[in-house]
Amino acid sequence: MDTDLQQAAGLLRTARRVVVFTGAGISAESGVPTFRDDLTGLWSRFNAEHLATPEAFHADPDLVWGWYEWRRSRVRHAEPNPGHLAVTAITRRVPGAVVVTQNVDDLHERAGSPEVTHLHGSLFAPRCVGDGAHPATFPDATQNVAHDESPSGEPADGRRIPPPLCVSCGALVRPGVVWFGEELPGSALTTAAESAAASDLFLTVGTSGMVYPAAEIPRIAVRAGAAVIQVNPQPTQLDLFCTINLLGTAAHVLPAIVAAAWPPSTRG
Ligand code: BJW
Repeated sequence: MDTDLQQAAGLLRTARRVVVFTGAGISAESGVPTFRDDLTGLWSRFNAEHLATPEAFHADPDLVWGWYEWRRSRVRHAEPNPGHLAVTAITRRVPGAVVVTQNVDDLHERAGSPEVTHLHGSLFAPRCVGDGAHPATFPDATQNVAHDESPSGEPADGRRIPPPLCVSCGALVRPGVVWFGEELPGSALTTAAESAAASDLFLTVGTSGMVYPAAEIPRIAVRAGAAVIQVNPQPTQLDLFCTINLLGTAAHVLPAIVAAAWPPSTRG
């Protein structure tokens, strides 16, 4: 691991076009659950089909909105961890470094990373389901009140909360995230694909690499000849493509790479 870490740091120090690609694992140490981890992942406790599809929202909008309110409340109470801060340090050290995330939280932004590309939308950008798909705002009651949770942080009772109505057209407001079967925002996908194709170093952190088309992004970097560094405590679908596979958590490994790439004595 030490040799690999030093090698990763060397690649980072000399790279000119860096992409940092993140998934739920980078926020795990902030207390935001991943999706597919055994026991702790959201999909081990909740049924994705009933919560994260347009059909689910159509069938039971109050259930879906309530679940996302619980998720939003958890993220609002979370803080960026040393992994997010290390990503920001990379964006400050490498001009033009690009951060692409599949995450719907705002922890990269709160850690100070500029211009984060969100492939799967945001918990904080609701929009209406009407034809115009107007951006919407949260009503005060749901914005400011973290609704009841059990001591373990579970939603109180699978609580249903009616979604607000769009002030422009009266349609239901929905979470501004990308559900299964939905198209990703075109501009985000283009930015991610073009950045990967132009990269000489691609850092993939905390993603299982199972969900498409996002999972295609690291593969684009590989085809473009970029070195790929993975940071993840578990094996993933991307292991085969990695130049260096650093087995460990984001909050431990990313600061260690940054410290090795730019030792304090060399920092400006
Ligand atoms: C750590 C760590 C630590 C832990 N440090 N690491 C076959 C059947 C059905 C569908 C499909 C199919 N094949 C392909 C599809 C399509 C589908 C898909 O890919 N499904 C697969 C699951 C099979 N894709 C879609 O539907 C996409 N849309 C689409 O294809 O549209 C086509 C279209 C074209 C034109 C018109 C219309 C349509 C949309 C996908 C949207 C994904 N949405 C979600 C939910 C977002 C909203 C929400 O948050 O609720 O996005 S699903 C979920 O997965 C979320 C994530 O962004 C995404 C990726 O997950 P991620 O980040 O990789 O998390 P995990 O949990 O999988 O992995 C965590 C990793 O962290 C693990 O490796 C851990 O080891 C690691 N880790 N602790 C570092 N401390």
